[in-house]
Amino acid sequence: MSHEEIVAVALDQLRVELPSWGFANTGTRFGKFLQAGAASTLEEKFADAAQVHRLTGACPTLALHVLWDLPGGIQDVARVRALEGEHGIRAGAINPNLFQDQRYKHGSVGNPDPAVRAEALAHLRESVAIARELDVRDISLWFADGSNYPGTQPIRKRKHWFAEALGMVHERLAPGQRLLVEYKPFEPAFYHTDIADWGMALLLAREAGPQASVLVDTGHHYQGQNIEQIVAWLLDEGRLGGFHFNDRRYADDDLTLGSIDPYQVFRIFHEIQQFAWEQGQPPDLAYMVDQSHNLKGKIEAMIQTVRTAQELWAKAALVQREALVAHQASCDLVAAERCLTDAFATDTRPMVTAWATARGVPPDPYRAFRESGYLEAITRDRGARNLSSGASYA
Ligand code: PSV
Ligand code: MN
Repeated sequence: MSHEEIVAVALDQLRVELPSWGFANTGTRFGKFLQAGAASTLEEKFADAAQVHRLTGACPTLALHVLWDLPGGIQDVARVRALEGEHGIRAGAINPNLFQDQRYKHGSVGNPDPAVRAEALAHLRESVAIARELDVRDISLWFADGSNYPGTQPIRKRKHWFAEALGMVHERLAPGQRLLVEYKPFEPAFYHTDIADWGMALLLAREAGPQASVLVDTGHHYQGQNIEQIVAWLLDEGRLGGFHFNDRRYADDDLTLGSIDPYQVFRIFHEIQQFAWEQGQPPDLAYMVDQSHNLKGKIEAMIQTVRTAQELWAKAALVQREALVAHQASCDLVAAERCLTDAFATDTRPMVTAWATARGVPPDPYRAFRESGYLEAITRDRGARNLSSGASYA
């Protein structure tokens, strides 16, 4: 097969899920720089995500955060269904929210108070029910649970409370549904976080049951951590569920994917594609974005993220796999490494453009977006509404 054909096959397999919260006004701990065209309602989030799908051809689903998007819980399912029909994209992973309510100050399912743990469990179970009603496969769990000072929380007891809760949530899964367990080393907790790394997430997923696996948020690692090794190990264990894509320089910075270290993303994609090649089929992974931009235009940043993912995914598809295996076996280090660097150095942008054109997607999504007038329209429509609610824009 030609490079173009290899890339086309690979791109047909890459679906990237957008986060509803990525279209809303969010900020840093120190403040928010508001965008007049930011989405406030679920309708607006669906509309914006549909634009990104139209321009990239790769984003047919929108991850939802229960508290932010379905404040009425299961009552809001009909509204989501209607929006799916209207905008031609489906609801994606359902994200329970166990970190914003005042009662979660000392944790949710890891809280020493059994009444708070019970409330957290009820929310998790409702999230599974919402996912089931929406025919959504994945329930994506991230917990802010942890503590700020040594000795202030019983680390082992909290581990047991986590295991118990996840097991009880797992019991509610329909066949085919999955629990994704996300980890993060710190923030908002600064001394201990209950699920701080992939090993802890893996142990909890295993204990919860066969339909639980680990979610790797690329921003949730310490400096210099070898994320592709984590990915390779989780693939080998059959417990990699998916990703939250973003990039980082210092901590959980939520920068656009590949903006700081595109080779890191390429190496992750390579491990996945090498695994797929050895197995004869791609692993079933959820590729999701977890970014909410404060400075870049929100829709444009999503287009950039998806396009970057496509370009890097295409590069990873060009690794000479048989040659690589042979070079690894004979410990021909430079030749083996060059299988990666040659693929990484290949300019895949024209191939992605050719794929897009063949699939009826605009060849230049950035230009198509700017020429569409969509941003001006939402800035006009939503800006008036947002301004009347007291917001001001730079
Ligand atoms: C936490 O930092 C996190 O990565 C989780 O995935 C949350 O659901 C998301 O960010 C909220 O923005
Ligand atoms: Mn995340």
